[in-house]
Amino acid sequence: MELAVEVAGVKLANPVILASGTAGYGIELSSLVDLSRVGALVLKSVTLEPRKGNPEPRVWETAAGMLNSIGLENVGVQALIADIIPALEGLGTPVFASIAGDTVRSYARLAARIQGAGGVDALEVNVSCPNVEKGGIQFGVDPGATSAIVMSVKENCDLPVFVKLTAAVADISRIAVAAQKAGADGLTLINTIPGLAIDPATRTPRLGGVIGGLSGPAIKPVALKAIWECYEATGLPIIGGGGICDTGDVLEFLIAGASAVSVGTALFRDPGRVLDIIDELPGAIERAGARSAGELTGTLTETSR
Ligand code: RRO
Repeated sequence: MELAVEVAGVKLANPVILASGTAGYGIELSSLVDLSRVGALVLKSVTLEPRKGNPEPRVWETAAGMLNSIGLENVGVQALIADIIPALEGLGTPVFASIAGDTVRSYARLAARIQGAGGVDALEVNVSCPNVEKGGIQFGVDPGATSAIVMSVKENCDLPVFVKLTAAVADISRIAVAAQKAGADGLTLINTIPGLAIDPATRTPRLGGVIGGLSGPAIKPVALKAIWECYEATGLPIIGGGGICDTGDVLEFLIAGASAVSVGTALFRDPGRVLDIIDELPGAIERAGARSAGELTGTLTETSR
């Protein structure tokens, strides 16, 4: 059984990746998960300067998912380059750095800094964070802004560029096509979906940042639809995620059009789950009648529509 896949030139030993934000900078999880066994590690998004993030509480469990309002807390690109990336060298697992800016220029500068430092296999360009006042999802709902950011990143780095999009738009394929025309090498789908939880006793929001991003099984159908639409519209390699908990979910994401998948919220319940999924994947692919993970990508059969 062939589990290895290649996404935009990045070779992965298996298609199961740790989603940005849910594995910190990798080091935090390393005592719980053998990081050398996952397909790749996507680091928490970084900005040009360190950020403290949003007021607490920052997470709230919902029916079949959770809301987060971290607010892009991160160590900043300098610490990423000086401390984090060197510590991950030798792991043998591909590392994706994720960048988030509040201007087109800040994305370009982040890309150039990371490219210059080395030690990273690909860039994820986050244009879909729901928890910041400036930038984030405001860029990702706008094809023009997405295009300008991708172009500036591509001009400043040679790494494969994956653009992380939001599904909180009427037609995600429009944004995906804009990213593709601007030079994106791949897509990461989907970021969390903006939501609100309320304490009826106090009539106050459950999160300090008021609004949060919904993740987990609650958003899986939304993610599958987004992946399918973007795969059909662009044919770009897609890292798909949103509520993946087991191998059945992985198969659905591959069939919808993903070349690799990311596990995120499931890690909070059981960090070891991701390795179980990797172990169980060969049997699941075989039972689906395929000989490799790649063979399943984009094989959705429409019986009637
Ligand atoms: O830090 C966050 O609050 C955050 C980010 Br940058 C993101 O892209 N998605 C999310 O759900 N939370």
